[in-house]
Amino acid sequence: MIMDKTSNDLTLLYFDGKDDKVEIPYTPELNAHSFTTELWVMPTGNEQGNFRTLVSTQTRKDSGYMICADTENHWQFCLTSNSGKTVHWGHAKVQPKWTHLACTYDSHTQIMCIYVDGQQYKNLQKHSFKPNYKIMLSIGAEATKNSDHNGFQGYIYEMRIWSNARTPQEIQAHMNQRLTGKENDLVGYWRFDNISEGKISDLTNNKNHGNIYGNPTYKSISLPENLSYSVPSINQDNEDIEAVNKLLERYSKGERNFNKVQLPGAKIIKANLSSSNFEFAYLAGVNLAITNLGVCNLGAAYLGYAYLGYAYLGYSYLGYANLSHANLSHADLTNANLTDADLSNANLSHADLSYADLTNAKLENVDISGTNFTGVKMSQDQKQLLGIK
Ligand SMILES: [Ca+2]
Repeated sequence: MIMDKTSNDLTLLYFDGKDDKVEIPYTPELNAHSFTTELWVMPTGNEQGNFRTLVSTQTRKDSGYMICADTENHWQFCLTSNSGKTVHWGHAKVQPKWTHLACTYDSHTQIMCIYVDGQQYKNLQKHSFKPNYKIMLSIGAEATKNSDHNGFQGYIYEMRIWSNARTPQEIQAHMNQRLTGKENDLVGYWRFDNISEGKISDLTNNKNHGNIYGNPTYKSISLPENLSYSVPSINQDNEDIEAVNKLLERYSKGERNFNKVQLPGAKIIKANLSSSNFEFAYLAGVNLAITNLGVCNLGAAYLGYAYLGYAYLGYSYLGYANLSHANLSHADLTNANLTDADLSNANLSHADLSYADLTNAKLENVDISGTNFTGVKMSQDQKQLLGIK
C-alpha cells in the first residue's frame, strides 16, 4: 500500500542555536571506518560569523568527524586524521533554504567527499581518518561538554547514516525519498518529526534513539519541495499487488508521470508502461519481466537487483540510473541512453544494446555473453573492459 500525504507542512524540532541538541549514545555501528552521513537542513536567522554544528562525533584533536557551517558561512565536512589533525573540506555557501548535505568517507580509497544538494564538491580530498571510539553523536551542537556549544539555528530533517561511502548516483537517487529503515547498509535513520517523550526514534533496527536536550520548541514548516511523500510501505510478502494495480490503473487512465514512485520488490510483469516518466523512481529488486518500458524516462532511477528479463527499454533514458546487479538478460535496450548509469555486476546476456549510449556507464563485472553491441556508443576503455572491439 502506498500512502500519500497531502500537506507539505510538518511540525519539526526547531534548534534555537543556543542549547538545543540531540544526543545519541556511543555505538560502534554509527562510527564505522567508512560512512555516509546525510541530512536536510534549513538554516534560519542571520548567523554569519558563527560556527554552527550540524552533526558531530568529534573530540577535539582525537577522533571522529563533524558537519557544520563555518565562520565564513560555508558548509564544511571535518575529519580527524590518524595524526590527530582536523581536515576541513567544502566551500559551498550556506543559504537560508532547505539544503541537502551528504558527507562520505571511504576507508579503502581514503577519499572524503561533501555533496551539497546532490552535487559532489570537486577536487576530492584524500586523508586518513580515525573514527570516534568513545563519545556520543551530537546533532545541532558540538559533542563536547564545553559551555560554548556552537549550536545550529534552524531545522534538520531526514538524517541518515550509512556504513559505506555512497556513490553520487545513490545519493542523488535517494536524497528526495523517504526510506523504510530497512535498506542495506543503512545504520541510522532519524526524522525530526518523529518525536515522543523527549526522544527521536531511530527507524532502523539498531534503534539508536536520540535524547533531546535544551527544551526546544516545535514549529510547523514547509518541507523541501522535492521530497517525496510516497512512503514505501510495501512489505516483502506479496502485499504489493494493490500498489501495482494502482499504478497500472493510473497508467490506463492516461497518467504518465510516475517520477519518484516507490515500488521496491514489486512484480509488474508483462505490463505496458511505455512513454512514462519514472525519474528518481525507487524500484530496487522489482520484477519487470517482459514489461514495455520503451521511450521512458528512468533517469536516476534505482533499479538495483531488478529483474528486467525480456523487458523492452528501447529509446528510453536511463542516465544516472542504478542498474547494479540487475538482470537484463534478453532485454531490448536498442537506442537507449545509459550515460553515467551504473551497470556493474548486471547480467546483460543476450540483451540487445545496439545503438545504445553507454558513455561513462559503469560496466565492471557485467555478463555479456551473446549481447548485441552493434553501433553502441562507449569509450575505448569501456570496450577494453568488456573485451569487445
Ligand atoms: Ca533551548
